[in-house]
Amino acid sequence: MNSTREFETQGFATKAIHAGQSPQQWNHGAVVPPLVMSTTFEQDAPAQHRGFEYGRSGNPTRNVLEACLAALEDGKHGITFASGLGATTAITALLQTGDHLIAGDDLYGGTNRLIQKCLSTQGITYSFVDMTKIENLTSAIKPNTKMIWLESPTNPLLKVTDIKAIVNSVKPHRQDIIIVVDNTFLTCYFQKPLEFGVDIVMYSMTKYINGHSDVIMGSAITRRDDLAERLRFLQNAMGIVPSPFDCSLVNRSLKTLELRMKQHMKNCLAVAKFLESHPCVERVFHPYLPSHPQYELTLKQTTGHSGMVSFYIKGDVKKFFKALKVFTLAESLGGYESLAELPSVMTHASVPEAERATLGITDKLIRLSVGLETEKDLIADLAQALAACQ
Ligand code: P1T
Repeated sequence: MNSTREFETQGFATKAIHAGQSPQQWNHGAVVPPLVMSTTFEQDAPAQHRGFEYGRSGNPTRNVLEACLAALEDGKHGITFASGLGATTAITALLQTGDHLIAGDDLYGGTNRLIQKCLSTQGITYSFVDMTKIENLTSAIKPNTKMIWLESPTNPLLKVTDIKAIVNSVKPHRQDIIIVVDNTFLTCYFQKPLEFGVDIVMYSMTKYINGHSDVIMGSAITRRDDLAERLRFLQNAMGIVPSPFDCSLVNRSLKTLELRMKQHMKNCLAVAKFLESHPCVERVFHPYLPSHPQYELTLKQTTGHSGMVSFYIKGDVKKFFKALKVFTLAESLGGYESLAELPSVMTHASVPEAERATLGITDKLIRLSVGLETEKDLIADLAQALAACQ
């Protein structure tokens, strides 16, 4: 019952509720997987254990979550890490000194910082390119390019990249290049990058996957045995593991992922349409608005969009944030509660100023994570905050 293959034909919600969760794997038949906090496990003889030896190298609660994640992604292996950046650290540790990485120009600020401030010190070179144009990517490929890293939609400008076109233009000539998609903004409910042929899907599960803003965690999901073996090694060797308690919380959150994503989509689209019609709003970025530059591609590549929307405000930013009552001014995204933030000085403050200016991450760009509150309350809150920002 634990094999992800058995779940291949099942629907998303069925997998979220049952994959990896079989009561038959426990002697007591617990229907809800037990939270195993033990850091160590009894051995029958030296080096003879019953599947678990030490909590960093393996934990029953973590295994349950990882099996469910792999099934939901239609992947084969799910590997969890202590944070999204922990997952990024492990995945980029597949690279070696002398290798070259190509990443999207619009990325979470922490990912940008990891590439510019940490990978560079290990002798890994990088290029940031606007991946909405495939030719930008193909012309950046060098003989030593070993990884392509992209977000689609991007954080915070919600640019959409044609993932399948990237795979088709790179893989036939360069099988050695590992393609990674950070799927944090959409989750496997709305987008399945592995089906387009990418090698690894990465998540900050701190966001929608957990969805309750009470866990920091990351993951990598792949169909490739070789990459999984190496990532599993790195998870243990680098020690970037999540706690069993957090694994239990995220496993529980997966059960409502479909319901939450549907409601995020509904609320966010209503908010995006409202913003687009408002005189104090300069421009709205939401992939399901026909005004989005990659609207057609979005319809082809995804089955929906989450609660993420960004916009340029015309009025006073500080007055806008001060007036908000339902939205909370805070970093992060993907939780049940609505959040608003200013990327230029918050989530993307670590992106060098010149890069921010080129991208358009200005001090007028506001990012919203639209939560699960009642739609009319969210719109009323934005309406009064926009009125107050004049
Ligand atoms: O925070 P952590 O779990 O380590 O995940 C990092 C990360 C990776 N990828 C994307 C697309 C992300 O958005 C993040 C974290 N982002 C925020 C905290 C934020 O407010 O954008």
